[in-house]
Amino acid sequence: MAATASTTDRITLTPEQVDSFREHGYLRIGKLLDDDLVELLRREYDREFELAHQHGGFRNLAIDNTDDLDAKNNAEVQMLQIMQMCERNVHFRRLLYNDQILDLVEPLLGPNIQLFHDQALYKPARHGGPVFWHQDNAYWRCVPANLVSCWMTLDDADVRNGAMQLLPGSHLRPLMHPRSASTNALLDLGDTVDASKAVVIDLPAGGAMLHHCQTLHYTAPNTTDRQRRAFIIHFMTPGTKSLHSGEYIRVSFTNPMLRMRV
Ligand SMILES: O=C(O)CCC(=O)C(=O)O
Repeated sequence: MAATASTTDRITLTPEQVDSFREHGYLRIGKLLDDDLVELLRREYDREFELAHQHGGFRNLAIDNTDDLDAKNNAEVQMLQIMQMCERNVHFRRLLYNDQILDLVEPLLGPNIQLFHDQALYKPARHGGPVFWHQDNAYWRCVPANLVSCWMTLDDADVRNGAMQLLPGSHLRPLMHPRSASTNALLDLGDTVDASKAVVIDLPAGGAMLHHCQTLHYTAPNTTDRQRRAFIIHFMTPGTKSLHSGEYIRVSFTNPMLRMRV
C-alpha cells in the first residue's frame, strides 16, 4: 500500500539551516509528506474528529475548558484539539517514528529523541478560532527549554486559513503569559507582541516547519471555505524535567523514545 511509504525525497538540514534555526527559532521545511500519506492521514484525522464529536476526547480551545460535549460542539468558534493522536490511531503513532522527520530534528536536538506529546489542531472552515500569541513552554514549563516541534499541515495553509505566524528571534527569552480574556484554555500575550514583525509560513498540504519551544507564534481565525488540519509532534531530549510536577519525564508508552543512538 503506497500510503505507508512516507515522505517525499529525502531532505537533510544544511549547516546554514541549523544556524538559521538557532538564530531565528524556526525553520520552514516545505513539502515533506507525500500525497498518498497525506490522503491517508486526512481520512484518519477526519475519522478521529468525527468520533470525538460523538463521544468526547477533544477540547475546543475557543471556549473555557469543559467536558460538556454540546457546549464544545455547538460553540460558534471552533479551535479543536485532540491530544496524543498517537494513542488512538496507529497511523499517527507511526508518524512519530518517521525517519525523515527524526532526521530533521536530530541536528537540532541531538541523537536521542523522546516524545513530549503530539496533538491535532483543527480549524474548521469558516469558524476556525485563533491560537493567540504564545511560547509553547509557557504552557509546558519544561527544563531544559530546548524542545523542538514539527508542525505539519494536511491542507494548503496560508494566512487566511490559519498558517503559522512567528516572531523571529523570540525564542531567546522566556516570557510571562496571562490567560486569554476570552477562553481559559489558552494563554495570550495580546498586543504586547509586535505582530508587524511576524513571519507567515505558507505551506502546501503535507508541508512542515520546525519551531523552538520559546518561539512566539500565533495562528489566525479561519474564515475561509477551506479547513486547516494540522498535526504537531513535540520532541524533547531524555532528561527533560517538567516544572509542573518537579519530575523528570520518564520514558513510557505516552513518552516513548523515538530514536536512541547510545
Ligand atoms: O496549529 C495551530 O493553530 C497552533 C499551533 C501551535 O500553537 C503549536 O504548534 O505550538
